[in-house]
Amino acid sequence: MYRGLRVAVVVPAHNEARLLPVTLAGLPPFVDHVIVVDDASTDGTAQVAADRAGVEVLRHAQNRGVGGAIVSGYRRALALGADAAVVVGADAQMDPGEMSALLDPLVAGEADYVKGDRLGHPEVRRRMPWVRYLGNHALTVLTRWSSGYRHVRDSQCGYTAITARALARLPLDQLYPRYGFPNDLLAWLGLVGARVVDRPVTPIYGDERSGIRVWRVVLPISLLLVRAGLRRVGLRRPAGAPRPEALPAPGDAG
Ligand SMILES: Nc1nc2c(ncn2[C@@H]2O[C@H](COP(=O)(O)OP(=O)(O)O)[C@@H](O)[C@H]2O)c(=O)[nH]1
Ligand SMILES: [Mg+2]
Repeated sequence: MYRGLRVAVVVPAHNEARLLPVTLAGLPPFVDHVIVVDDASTDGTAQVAADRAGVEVLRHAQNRGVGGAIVSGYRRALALGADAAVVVGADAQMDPGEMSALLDPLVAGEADYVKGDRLGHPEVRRRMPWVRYLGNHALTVLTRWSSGYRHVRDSQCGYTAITARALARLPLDQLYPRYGFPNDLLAWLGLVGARVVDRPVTPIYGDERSGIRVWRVVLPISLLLVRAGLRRVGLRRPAGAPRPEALPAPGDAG
């Protein structure tokens, strides 16, 4: 429990047997549920997760992408009755000490989704590989337009917290399953009228190897965002898209 919120942590993991134990060991004691989603890893990821007490492991028989894994974890968090779900990558690149800062705006009822912002960190230029830094800025500009959230920065940050109430309003099975997931999620949050805020977090790059090849993901994510933007401005409306309406205030029933 964190200040009255039952917290589930969702850890998407693909071949992270080496760094997953580090990630899990660092999680703060207030976390109620830890859900590791092993996305058809070919190393010992599932075993490493299962060996840790209090960790629930979901396994995908086939790789569904990081977004697909997060959605599986979100569904489980909802089934467990969590009030909020925090996404933490399995590669120990997120400072667990900053999780409370992501949850505070949810506790205060000031936001439905809180995302980390590494780009405002004073050492970001030194810490973040420059290709990432540039790609992130470009995608942030596009994400602002496609989601309507003009204030968001670091659209690619995977360190996020969301209320169960907001999750329940999203078409989880329609979210983009791969590396454009955070961007697509923001676009859908915009459509359902969720309140989104950024909180500063520390960029951490160790000796881990990213699965992202920047030149291979920027184009697909850009296309995805153009589609989302057109959806937002009403030129294209997907079948079954929820109508934009405000989410109920946190104190409301339902
Ligand atoms: N479940 C799942 N997780 C993935 C997949 N690809 C990456 N991840 C996880 O998502 C997190 C971030 O992935 P990474 O490639 O390091 O991206 P980066 O940290 O943004 O460079 C790590 O915990 C990965 O294990 C995937 O296909 N499925
Ligand atoms: Mg990584």
